[in-house]
Amino acid sequence: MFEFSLLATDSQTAARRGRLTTPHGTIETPIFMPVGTHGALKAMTPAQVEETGAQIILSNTYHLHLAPGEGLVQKAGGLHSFMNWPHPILTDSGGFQVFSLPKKRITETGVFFRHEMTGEEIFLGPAEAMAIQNTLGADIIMAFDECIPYPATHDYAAKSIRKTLRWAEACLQNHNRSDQALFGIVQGGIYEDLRQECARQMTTMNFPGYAIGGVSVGEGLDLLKKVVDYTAPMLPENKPRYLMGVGLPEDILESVERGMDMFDCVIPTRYARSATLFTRRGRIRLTNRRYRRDFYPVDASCDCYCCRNFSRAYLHHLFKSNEILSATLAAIHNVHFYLNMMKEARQAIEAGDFAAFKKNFLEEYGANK
Ligand code: PRF
Ligand code: ZN
Repeated sequence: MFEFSLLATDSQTAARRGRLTTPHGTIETPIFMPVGTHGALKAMTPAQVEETGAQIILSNTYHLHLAPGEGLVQKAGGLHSFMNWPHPILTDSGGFQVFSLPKKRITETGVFFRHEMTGEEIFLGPAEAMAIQNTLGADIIMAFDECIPYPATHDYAAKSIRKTLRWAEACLQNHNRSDQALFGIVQGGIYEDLRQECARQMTTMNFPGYAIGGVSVGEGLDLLKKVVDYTAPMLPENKPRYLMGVGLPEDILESVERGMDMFDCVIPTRYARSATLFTRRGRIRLTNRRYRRDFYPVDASCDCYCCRNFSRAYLHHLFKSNEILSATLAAIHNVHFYLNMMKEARQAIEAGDFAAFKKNFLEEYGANK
């Protein structure tokens, strides 16, 4: 039911072009997965998400467990049917979300925290994360891990990867659906020896795919590149590699160059709601007065529904008037921008000139300025 095939590798970099088959469809990699935390991409209908070219979306165990609860989702026929998204879905395990909470108690077996609304004490560990994700029914599910903060000491990071490895083992034992692929997550902070130890142990467990977690937690692009540099080569060639929670366009392109295949981030949809739009020439803030009489599209080179039909002046007006359509149109454009960048990256890898593509893209985008 799951198959990953490497279709091409770039001639000068570690970039890879692959294809991942899941029960709800095929994913061309490298790919970006837009985030629908609560089972919806904020401000977008599934038809609009489809039109951006999205092949797979991400949703969250933690949020769906709190509301509406996985039991209700199951009654609706599973997450695909509940949210009317017939294409692939990946659910994150809740590890990251729970560890980001201000008040929590971490034990050997998992994490205790309080329900945001009811105050009720909730426990999430590897067995619980697997039970919830098995019930939600996504195509790809994630192991329960500890995402440590940055900075963290070597001693803390070392103890943490051992726990993440024990939890990974427990996740494998509790995972009981053959139509869901369970991915392992490599942690280890910014420490090369720990990343390698974690990758070595994690890969002996023979997961169908591997993620690098614990990045994009404030370490910056230079450290992100280093972590990917010494972790990606430790992961099996013939399995998908997912970089969790990354990132800005420049972070993604640098990581594709280093051999990563899958990415997710709230940035395109979140920035859309604060009027920040991505263009080939960098980001623009549509609430700025300079766009009041600007009748050009957001990005003249973009063929998304927003750019084909509306001007910057109209979007400026919608944002200024707090019209909810502003969020929809901006999200359509930003998600399309990310997915189009991934499509061009795939074409460049196939042509064997990813390095030139990245250089041109970043030069025009201005990320190096
Ligand atoms: N673990 C999990 N989900 C994540 C991360 C992680 O480390 C990150 C890293 N920033 C994003 N999402 N389970
Ligand atoms: Zn557009």
